[in-house]
Amino acid sequence: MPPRCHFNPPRCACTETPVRQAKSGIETWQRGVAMAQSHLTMSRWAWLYVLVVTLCAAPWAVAQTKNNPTKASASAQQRAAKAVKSQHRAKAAKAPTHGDTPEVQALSERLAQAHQLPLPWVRRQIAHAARLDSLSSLVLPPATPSAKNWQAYRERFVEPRRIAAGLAFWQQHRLALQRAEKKYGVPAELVVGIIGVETYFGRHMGNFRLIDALSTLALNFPTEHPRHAERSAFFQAELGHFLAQAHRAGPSALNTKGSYAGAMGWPQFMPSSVAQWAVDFDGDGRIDLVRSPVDAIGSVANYLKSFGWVSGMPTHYPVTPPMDPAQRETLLLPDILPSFSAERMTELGATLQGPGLQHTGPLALVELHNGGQEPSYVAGTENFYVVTRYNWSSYYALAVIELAQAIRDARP
Ligand SMILES: [Ca+2]
Repeated sequence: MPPRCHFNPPRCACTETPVRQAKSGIETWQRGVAMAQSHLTMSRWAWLYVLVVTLCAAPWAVAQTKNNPTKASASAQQRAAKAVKSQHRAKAAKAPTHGDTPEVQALSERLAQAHQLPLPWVRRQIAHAARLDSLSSLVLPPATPSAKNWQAYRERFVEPRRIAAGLAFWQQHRLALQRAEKKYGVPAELVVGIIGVETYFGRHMGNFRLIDALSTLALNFPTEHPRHAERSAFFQAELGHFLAQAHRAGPSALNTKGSYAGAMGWPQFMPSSVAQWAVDFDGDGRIDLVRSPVDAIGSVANYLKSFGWVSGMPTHYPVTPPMDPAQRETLLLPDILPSFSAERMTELGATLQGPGLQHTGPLALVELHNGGQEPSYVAGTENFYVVTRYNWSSYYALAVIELAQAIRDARP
């Protein structure tokens, strides 16, 4: 998948919900006591009434949350989702459109020509799309980047609720997953792992109208970004693919929602990825990554196969890095690109064991930082590298692989 910001974890607020709920119970009690105190001038009976009711109600409110976290969490999530939707509706209603400017005209001409689309239609769609000025802050690199932390990153994905959701997804779509594994040679668990990390099995597919997000990033990508020209060109090309797909699919496709960066559906494909690698895997005659998890399963497997997935090859092996800083530097130089045979890696001071020593293809010493703690290392194979083509990050790839493994291990 083309490079893009990875933003799924912050969208998932479910781990915070029970804490907020419990806190609200305590606050209810505190508010009640404060209310009782402020009414000292009331009659003695009225004061006692307020105090008794408050003391009875507070533990009940907390117990409700502790004993029924799922229900409380779902309810809170629904409220949060409604708030986000309402916020987006309000923003969309107020957001200015791009208008029929010379820039819009020039871009429309290029995209219409590239995709053989009617120019007036393209021009109208872009001119009427909302300009989402809030996206600038989302695509700019943070002013003070936080230290990478593999263990913290991993905990966001490899956790009991996501594993349970993965089991349910696997059970529901086991036939499609089997069929994809047979056709593309990509293990079912890896497809499950990717869809689990990308969208929590369809729960978080994004709430931005893609036409608004893509046209904004195509026309108004922040000039202060260090790779402004490259990123603008990238989003202009993605907008072209999206318009071509929407023109073929019909007017309702223009309302398709996705991430602020233009990724859509269960597998969060960018429009150019949809054009190249998405498949109609449920056989209904059209590709629909938003409504068809089966199309998503086939498309993810096809994507990984297209990037060179080798059936039966492990993704990585345990490795101990060299003690010598110069040797370690040599091994880390090609980053995640597999460049060393097991023999060469051993010559350079790394320690592999068992199957890792027997591996016949090239390996990469993959370093994952853990904040202030010692980094973690794995010896990544060419299949590990293939997973990083979905999202260009070794942290992402290992989270997908470990979530996949955890779900497979939890299967009955
Ligand atoms: Ca389909």
